[in-house]
This record gives sequence, C-alpha cells and structure tokens, in this order.
Amino acid sequence: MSYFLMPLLLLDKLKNSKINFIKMTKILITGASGQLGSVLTKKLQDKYGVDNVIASDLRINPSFNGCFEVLDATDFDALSEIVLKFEITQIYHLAAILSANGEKIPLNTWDINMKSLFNVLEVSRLTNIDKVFFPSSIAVYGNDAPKTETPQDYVVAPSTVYGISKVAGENWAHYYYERYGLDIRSIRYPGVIGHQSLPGGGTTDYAIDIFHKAVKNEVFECFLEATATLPMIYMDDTIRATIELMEAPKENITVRTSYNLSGMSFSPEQLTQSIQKIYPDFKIVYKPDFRQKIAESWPSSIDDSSARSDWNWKPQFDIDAMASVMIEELKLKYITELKIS
Ligand code: AKB
Repeated sequence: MSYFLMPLLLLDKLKNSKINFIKMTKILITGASGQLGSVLTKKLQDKYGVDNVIASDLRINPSFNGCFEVLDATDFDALSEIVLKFEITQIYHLAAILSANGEKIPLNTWDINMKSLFNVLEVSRLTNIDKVFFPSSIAVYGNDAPKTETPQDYVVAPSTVYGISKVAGENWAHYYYERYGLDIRSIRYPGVIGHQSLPGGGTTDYAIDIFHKAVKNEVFECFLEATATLPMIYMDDTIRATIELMEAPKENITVRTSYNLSGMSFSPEQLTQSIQKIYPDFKIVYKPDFRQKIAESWPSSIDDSSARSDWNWKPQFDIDAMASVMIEELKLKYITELKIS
C-alpha cells in the first residue's frame, strides 16, 4: 500500500479509537527476541509493568514471559494494528539486520532496515506517539574518520550497507523531529556484550562468543585479527544508557541524529589477557575473515562527551569488571543447563 493511502486509512481508524486520550505509558518493542531486545524488554517490564510492554518480533523466544505479538515490522498494516490495539505511547524500534549479515544480502538489508524504520516513523507521527527509540551504531563511521576518540560530529561515510542504513535512519529521525516534532532519540551503540542472549550477525559478536568458549574450556577461533581494537559496552551499561536517554528531559536532548556512546575499547588480544586472569590456560587462534575489513573501517574508540554533558552518561564497566561478570554468569548458565538435561 502507498504511503499516501495509508495515513488516510489509519486516521479513519483513529477517529474511533481512544488513543488520543490515553496517558498511561504503553511500550512496543520491535526486534524484542534479539540480543538487546530480550534484555531491554525485561528491564522495561520491571519498570512499567508486564502488561504495559508489548514485545514483538518475527519469532517468539520460547522462554519469553509477558505480552508478545508476532510482527514483521516491514508490514505497515500489521504494525499499525498493534499500535492501535494496545494504545501504544512509546516505540523502541530494535528490529534490524546487523553489519556482517548485512554484507551477505546488501539490498535486502537496506530494504528491511529502512522499510521498518519508515513504518515506525509514520505510525508514530499519525498516532501521536510520545517517544521513539532508534538504535544507530559506530558503523556510521567509515575509513576516513579518526580512529581514536572519533568526534560526535565527524563526517559519516560508512563502508557497510548496515552503516549506510543507520546514517540514513539518523537523518530521517532528525527530519521527523524537525518537521513533525516527533520525539525520537537515538544512540550509536558500540559492540554490546552480554551473557543473557546470543549475538545476531554483527562484527563485534566475537567478544561474546569468546566467553562461551572460555567457560566451556574450549579454544576460541577469532574472526578478527589480534589487534583489531573496537569500542564495546557491557549489556547493563547499554540498557541503563538507553533508558537514561529516553527519560532525559526533552530540552536536554541537543543531538537529534544519534548520540555517540562509549563504554570501553579493546582488541581480541586484550580481551584474551583479561579472560586469562581468570582462566590462565585459555587459548585463542586467529582466522580473520571478511569481518576484519569491516572492523578496520570502524573507530577504535569514541568521543561521547555530548551524551555525558546532555544526559550525564557515565559507563560503570571496564574490561576486567565485564569479563568477570560474564564468566560468573555463563558458568551458572552452563551448570544449570547440565543439571536440567
Ligand atoms: C555489529 O557488529 O554489527 C553491531 C554494531 C556495532 O552495530 N554490534
């Protein structure tokens, strides 16, 4: 259906809906079964109540508790139906194809990442959604950007289709804010490391896989070179940053494209050394593949002073603190799994 027809049909539906009078926070998360989505959903359920958070994705996670809707976010009608049905007031739009998978299917990646974002932007505009969260990435920077402490406002010229879709998304977010006053907020995430969920096709995935191997006493084969330093962040810091940004007073938000966010920076070699403080016999071998080139085009550290000054961002986890929690939590997970089977 064309974007000219859709608004008319939706507005017609809206006339009969109570959505304009509802003040209670009702959150929709797209991509809720993914690495970040599954953890963020739980946090938002704790904060706003299980019934006020609607998780959605192409597939439900078997262990999920709460309200779940199967949703392909590229389907405008399906998305708007859910927004109207649950009287949604905030959307966290996490559904996207990441950098490494994106390079395998470039045009599909563009199509999926952009179409789902346009749908979220349009439905948000038409139903007066209070706030939208859109995740961007360090992937917006390309080979020409300074590698260390990459500045917030440096030219963004990405080398992956994922990065191109994020740059475009940031500009569309800015446009919807300027043109329609849509309160859309965004963070350029570094590689996110967590024990709760598995990564989904990114270049920074190695930094999670490595912990699973270490805990299982296996050798880790790394797809990046030993010295490939990238910005990373621990899951708890990521979730806290996301919620802090979404809760910051509107007048404090000076960046309407996307905020740089920094947690820590390390290379596979440095991460190995940190793991070896706990498992001295842990071994890594290097077999770089196409993802090394992607990593080389990204910053190795990020200047996040705008996030720090606008909404008081401060990370809590450094590499050793993160490695120690990851190992403790994964040990517990594998012991529990062994006991159950
Ligand atoms: C990826 O590796 O694609 C993501 C990212 C840094 O956006 N984790």
